[in-house]
Amino acid sequence: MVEKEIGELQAKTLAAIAAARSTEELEPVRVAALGRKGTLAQISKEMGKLSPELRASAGKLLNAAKQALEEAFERRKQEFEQSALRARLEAEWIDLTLPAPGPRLGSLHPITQIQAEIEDLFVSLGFMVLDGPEVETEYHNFDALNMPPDHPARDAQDTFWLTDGHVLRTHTSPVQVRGMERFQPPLRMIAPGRAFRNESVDASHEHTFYQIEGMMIDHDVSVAHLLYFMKTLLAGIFRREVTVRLRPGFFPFVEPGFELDIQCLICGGSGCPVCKQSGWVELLPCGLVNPNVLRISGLDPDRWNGFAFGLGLTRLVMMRYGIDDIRLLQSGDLRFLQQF
Ligand code: FA5
Repeated sequence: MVEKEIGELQAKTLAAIAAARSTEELEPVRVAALGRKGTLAQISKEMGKLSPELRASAGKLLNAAKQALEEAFERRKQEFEQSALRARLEAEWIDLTLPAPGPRLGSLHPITQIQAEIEDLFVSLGFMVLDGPEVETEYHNFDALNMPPDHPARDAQDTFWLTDGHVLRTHTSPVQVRGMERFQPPLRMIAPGRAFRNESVDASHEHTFYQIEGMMIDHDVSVAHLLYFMKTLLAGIFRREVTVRLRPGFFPFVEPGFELDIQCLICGGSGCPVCKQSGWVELLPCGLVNPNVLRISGLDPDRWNGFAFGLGLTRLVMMRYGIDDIRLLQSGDLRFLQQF
């Protein structure tokens, strides 16, 4: 009777082991058969009631069944572990013999590239390249450029003032003053760099943008000289015919002053957000240096005169590459930067 029971239990459990599809399914089968309160334990308990001879033979059978089942569980468990390992190896397989991808090459920012082109061009024309501080004195940013504290032209440049009275320079023009302080005329200099204004940012206005200042001081410098250098600059950068217009412009540090605009290359002049629908982009304010500016920096305006310009480098880069939103340039977005 007990022997039959053991035989049936063994067959049933082996079938359940074979049918289990995971370790999780296997565990309840094992507990039901081999657990402390499992079927084998129960049969073992009942065997106490048997006669000693029957008990001995049934005991042997029970041990053999227990061993066979334990082995079957272990085998099945290993099968599951093996196939899990195989699946993982398959999924995480790496071909170590493939060549390494190599370092990713960066490139110069488009503003840096055009700045370098303009520097090369002006160096070839006998200009030196100067640098100046971004945190400026009020004197260099305004007063020495013929903009005393009560001058309304100060309002045109929304200024970041520091608590100690310094300013984040609103233009690169203070480097004109520093150039005159440091070098004697004749003087040919350009000064590329960042300028800062408390602007409400839009497609063509940034709070931080690049300008390139230019100044030439010599004897008998005229508007004709100024225009020659401006045209050489634009031809060098655009390498094609661009339509320009010259109109009067007011800056206290030049007299006469001009705004040199170029026809918008984003829309071809028909109007877009970059040119504020006007078809023209302000790029190159310029003029002949105001005698007062020379005087403030200790030069005799009867002996020396000159021209100055303040190129909007960031806008020039937008025109050169057809970039329709200034904010892209400082976004740090690699999808944008990788195009250059
Ligand atoms: C000036 O900053 C004068 N210092 C330029 C100058 C120099 C005139 C020498 C005469 C002699 P303006 O504020 O217009 O001028 O700015 C010059 C150029 O900088 C503009 O034509 C424009 O291209 C660029 N610019 C000005 N504000 C911004 C801005 N918020 N974002 C991007 N570019 C700007």
